[in-house]
Amino acid sequence: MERSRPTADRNVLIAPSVMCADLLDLGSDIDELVDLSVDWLHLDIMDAHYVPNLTLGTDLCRLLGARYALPLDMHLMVDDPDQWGPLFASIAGSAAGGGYVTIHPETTWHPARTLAAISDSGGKPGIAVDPAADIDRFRNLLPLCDLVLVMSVNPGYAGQKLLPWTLDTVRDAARLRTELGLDYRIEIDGNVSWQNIPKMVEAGADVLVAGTSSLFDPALARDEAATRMRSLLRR
Ligand code: S6P
Ligand code: MG
Repeated sequence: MERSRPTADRNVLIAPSVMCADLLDLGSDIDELVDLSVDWLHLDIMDAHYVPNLTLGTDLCRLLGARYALPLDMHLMVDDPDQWGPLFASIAGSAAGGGYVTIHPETTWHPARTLAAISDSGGKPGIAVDPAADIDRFRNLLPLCDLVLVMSVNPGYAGQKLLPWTLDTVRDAARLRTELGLDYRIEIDGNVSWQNIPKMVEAGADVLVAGTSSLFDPALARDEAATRMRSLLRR
């Protein structure tokens, strides 16, 4: 197994949150983001049970996977990941750029089984760590993961404020990666803002979910926002 590399040696990837894009003109909005060289497409799948919101689904993921060569970063906020995980994983398996399927492990009795099913169905498995959770509790799952998504806000909505202790969860995820000799990416999701990006990267995040706080900042054009984001990452 490849030894873990510290975040300073990794490119920090940008994953625009599609639920924050212009849904009435989605194709052109994503075309523009692809031209701006974003890395992944972050897709929030919410079922109105696990979280009080209802968002994107299978058809959109399939269409995006057929049209774009970027990895689909599918974040499942659903209360039945055993039903939905393998289905979204099969979409990842047939997408041009492949994809990640991330579950909230507390939503299933046997998350190790769910992660294995995702892998068997063609997706790269990930776990999301809720702001209320201690990542050490999921230590045994980490070797099964290609991605650890740290929620820096409560799951459910865009436009919320950072819960500051979640930066410690990012640090813990980086520490465990080194301790266990693993190579998963560490993604941070929620209020990834101009002010917060440096702290998040410093803590060890190497994938940033870009929503209303950065790439989709209503005060900026997309290209200006992307330039500003990259300039923060170069520091
Ligand atoms: C929230 C969801 C996120 C948001 C994103 C919004 O439950 O998982 O992916 O879409 O975090 O970003 P922002 O900058 O509006 O907080
Ligand atoms: Mg998300």
